[in-house]
This record gives sequence, structure tokens and C-alpha cells, in this order.
Amino acid sequence: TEDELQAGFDATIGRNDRIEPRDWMPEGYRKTLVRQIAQHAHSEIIGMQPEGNWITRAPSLRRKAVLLAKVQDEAGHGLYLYSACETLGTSRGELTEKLIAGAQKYSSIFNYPTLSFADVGTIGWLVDGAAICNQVPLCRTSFGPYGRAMIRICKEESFHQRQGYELLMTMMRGTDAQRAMVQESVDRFWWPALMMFGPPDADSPNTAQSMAWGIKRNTNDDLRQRFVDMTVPQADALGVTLPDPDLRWNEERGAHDFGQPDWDEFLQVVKGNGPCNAQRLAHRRRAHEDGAWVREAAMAFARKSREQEAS
Ligand code: FAQ
Repeated sequence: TEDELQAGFDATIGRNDRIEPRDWMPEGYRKTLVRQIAQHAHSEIIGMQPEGNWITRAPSLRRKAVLLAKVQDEAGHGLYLYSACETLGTSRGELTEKLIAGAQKYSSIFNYPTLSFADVGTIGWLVDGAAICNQVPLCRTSFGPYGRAMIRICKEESFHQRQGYELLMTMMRGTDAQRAMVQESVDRFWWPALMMFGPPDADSPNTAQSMAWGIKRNTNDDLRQRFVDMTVPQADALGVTLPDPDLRWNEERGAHDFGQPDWDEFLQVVKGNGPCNAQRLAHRRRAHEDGAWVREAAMAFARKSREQEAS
């Protein structure tokens, strides 16, 4: 009966065991996972654009090779995540249609422009740094395919974070103009990076249920705090200033106090009114249309192979 299935599911979650695609799950659990994993996959794919913008203008062969490898990794992450989502019964094709129709979200951070090459370093340091903070606990998420995809993704994100930090460190050892370029980039990306963790816990409609289901392992505010505490010493080592006058160590809490991002701006960006939302979606839509012949050719090839096998 439904009650027994629910009890079995609850017991698996209670033991911190994994739910697998063939296991029974409540519809709400499936829906929440499809929502979160799809948003995550779309973020990886849309997230190729801001950095991709600099591939043709990287300042050296080495920087170009590193950047190409990173952007390719992001495509790979998107594909692992779409595959994880397919085990829940929603195809990659369907998810892509929803993304380009503007019916599914992707991370707010990718709606900000990349105005200088320093942004490539800042994205690696801060955006991949935030992604790691958020994703390491997701390796223990309750849905098997999502958790296993996260393990591999996190390993690659660590490399991404290090390449960004190394790029910024090199620029900080350069000229005054290069140092100014890094600071200007950090000033623009700091607050949007804090927004990546989602709204404050009090305004987060999904957190309580997602934590009860073991989909999320920490709240948005917990992870944001962890990110700030991790990043402050790195900023000191780099010699950049984080643009928050309220940022200071709180001895009593054993953590940093910090200011709040502009949550009205966050809501606007999530609603589609950020600086680059229209551009990002238009680009993705164009790429999808331009790739139609590849999908058709692959289908024709698959059909032919099946026919040959059958004859
Ligand atoms: N942007 O109730 P909550 C990367 C939405 S890293 C846009 O708190 P939840 C790597 C949220 O979906 C970035 N929308 O929601 C990379 C919900 O809307 P809905 C991707 C946001 O799910 C680096 C509503 O607000 N990482 O790509 C954002 O419990 C460099 C209410 O929020 C992930 O997706 C936001 N920032 O918690 C690639 C990680 N925040 O659906 C390239 C997995 C919230 O109800 C270059 N996801 N919303 O209409 C998660 O951990 C969670 O989904 C959260 C949000 C924490 C993002």
C-alpha cells in the first residue's frame, strides 16, 4: 500500500541511506529533485558563457588552454546532471526546452557580465569557491545519482577554484594597473557570489522540506557563513579588499559578521531582469537551434545502426 511504501521511504531517509531511481518516492520528492538538479544543470551550461566570452582574448596560450579546459568541464558537469535528472523520468530534451522557454531557472550569478580578464580569475576564486561550499555537502544528498555526480564535479571544481586563485595571485604580483583590475573585479562579484546560496533562511520556501528529505544538508545561511569564513583569509593572502564595511571577525561566535547582499536586486535577477538574462537565454536558444542538424544526424545514425543490427 501507499502507506507502506511511504514508511519504507521514510526509513531509508531516516537511516541516511540513498534513494535510487527504481525505489518508490513521494511525488514531491521527485519534483523537488528535478527542480534542483535541472537548475543546477542549466547553471553549468549557461555558466559557460561568461567565461567563454574571454576564450578568444586570453592573454597567452597557457591561459587560453586552461580556460578552454575549464569551460569544457562545465559542459561535462551539465551533462552528468542532466543524466542524473533523466533517472527521475525527465529527459534532457524536455529540460532544455524549458530552459530556453524561460520556464526553468539557473543560478543568478551567470547574469552578470565579464568585463575584464580578471573576471576569469574572480569567477574561479569566488564563484567556483561558492559552488564548492554548496556542493561538497551535496555529495551526501539522499538521491544516489545526484550525490555520485557531485563527487566528480567537486573534484573538478577544486581545480577550477585553484586556477582562478592562481590567476589572481599572478595579477596581484604584476603592475598597479593589474592590481586595480583585480580589485575592481572582486568589487563587482562579491555580492552576487553571496547571492548564489539563495535567499536568507527565513525567506527560503524550500529549505525545511528539502532538509527533511536529505536533499539539502545545510541551510542557505549556514553555507553562506561557511563561504565567508573560508574566503576572508584567502582575500588577505591575495591582498584584495572585500567590499563590505560590516565584515569583521566575531570572537564570540567564532565566525565573521558580514553585511547582507541587496535582496531586491537578487529577486530582480531571478525574475529575469538582471544585466545579462536576455543575452544568456538568446545565446543558448541560438546554440540549440544551430545544433538541430547534429541531433537529427545522431538520430538518423542510431536508426540506421538499429536497422543493420536487426537485418
Ligand atoms: N539563483 O527555497 P530556496 C555552478 C531560487 S554553481 C537563481 O532557497 P532551494 C558551477 C530557488 O530555485 C551554481 N535562483 O530554494 C559553476 C527557488 O525557486 P523555485 C549552481 C535561485 O532550491 C561555476 C527560490 O529561489 N549550483 O553552476 C537562487 O532550496 C562557475 C527560493 O529559494 C546549484 O544549483 C540563485 N542563486 O535552494 C559553473 C547548486 N537561489 O525553484 C560555471 C544546487 C535560490 O522554487 C562557472 N542547488 N533560487 O522557483 C542548491 O543547492 C539549491 O537549489 C539553492 C537554492 C541553494 C541554490
